[in-house]
Amino acid sequence: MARYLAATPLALLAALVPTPASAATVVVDTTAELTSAIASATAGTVIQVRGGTYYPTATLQSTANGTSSSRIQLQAYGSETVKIDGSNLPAGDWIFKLTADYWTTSNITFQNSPDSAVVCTSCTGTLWSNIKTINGGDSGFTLTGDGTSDNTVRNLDSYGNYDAVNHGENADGIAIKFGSGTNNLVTGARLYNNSDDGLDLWSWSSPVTVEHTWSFGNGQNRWSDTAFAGDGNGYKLGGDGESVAHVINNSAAWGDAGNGFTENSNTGAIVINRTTAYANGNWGYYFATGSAKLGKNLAVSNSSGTATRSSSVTSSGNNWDTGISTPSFLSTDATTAYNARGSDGSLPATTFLTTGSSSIGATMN
Ligand SMILES: [Ca+2]
Ligand SMILES: [Ca+2]
Repeated sequence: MARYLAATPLALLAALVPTPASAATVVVDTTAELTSAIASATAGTVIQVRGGTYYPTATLQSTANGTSSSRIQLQAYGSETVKIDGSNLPAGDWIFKLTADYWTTSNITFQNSPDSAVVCTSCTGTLWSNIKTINGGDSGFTLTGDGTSDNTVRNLDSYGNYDAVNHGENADGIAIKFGSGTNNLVTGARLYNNSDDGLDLWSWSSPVTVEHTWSFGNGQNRWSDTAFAGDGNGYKLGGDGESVAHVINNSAAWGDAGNGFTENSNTGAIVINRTTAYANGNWGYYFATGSAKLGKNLAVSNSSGTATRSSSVTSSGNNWDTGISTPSFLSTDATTAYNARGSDGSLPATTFLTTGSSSIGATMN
């Protein structure tokens, strides 16, 4: 042995140097390959999914972590269209479940789930870019659990979700519920035509930031459910006794069955700036008990009125405040809000609910 070592010092050295994490790129084009690739991914794995519709028969899932410098990536191959369809899953199952850190998931549609489409539990540092969660049997996209930090949901489309078993009571576009963790961001989302709320932060004890997001048409009974129980808030910003200063910037709510924006019993100093609430079925802004800070918001044609505010609410520059005028909308035709996104995933260009004002309301982009 000693003679061997003396004869091959370079080989010994090589044996002592840790092998770098493999950065394998895996291209998959069958459901079996997709299932296996997700289950066996490790830091640095890039899974590229060829165009087509995949029908898993069990939840796609992983507990393997990437790292901040060696993420695990799940993405469509090139510009191909990838749909993962839950129609063949058992009742109650999700399509995609991560309990993991530093994954990037991009350019994939998750549709027809029997239950929630995508659930990320106690995830850190995940990025969700240009994904769709549609027509499922519970909330489209969910972040949940303690230790949920530094996650970004960018350009999510989440619509048509409906939990028939509960008559629509639970299916939100995006649910960030039952947990905690800082620095979570939702940006560029369209959350619409879901049976319950567009965005729901029930029982979440850390601040969440939402920006450039549209929440519309939620809580309308589109399923001929005679016991329909959806709430239909555009932005439901609390619940279960939490007091949290969430931040909502430059976003809009319209055509929701309930309130456009509501504290939902959250007594924290929620900050809402440059948003628009239009034609919602209840109040534009409902902040009856907490200490929200409402600035430069625009409420028009909401059934119950512009804004309910407790005496602790700070209100400035909103169109219900003294001396602030209500600018005219350039358009109240929402058709273009449903258009395809830009090639970079950005919201479609629209004049809907724009006013040209630089001092009040959402800019709708
Ligand atoms: Ca509900
Ligand atoms: Ca809800």
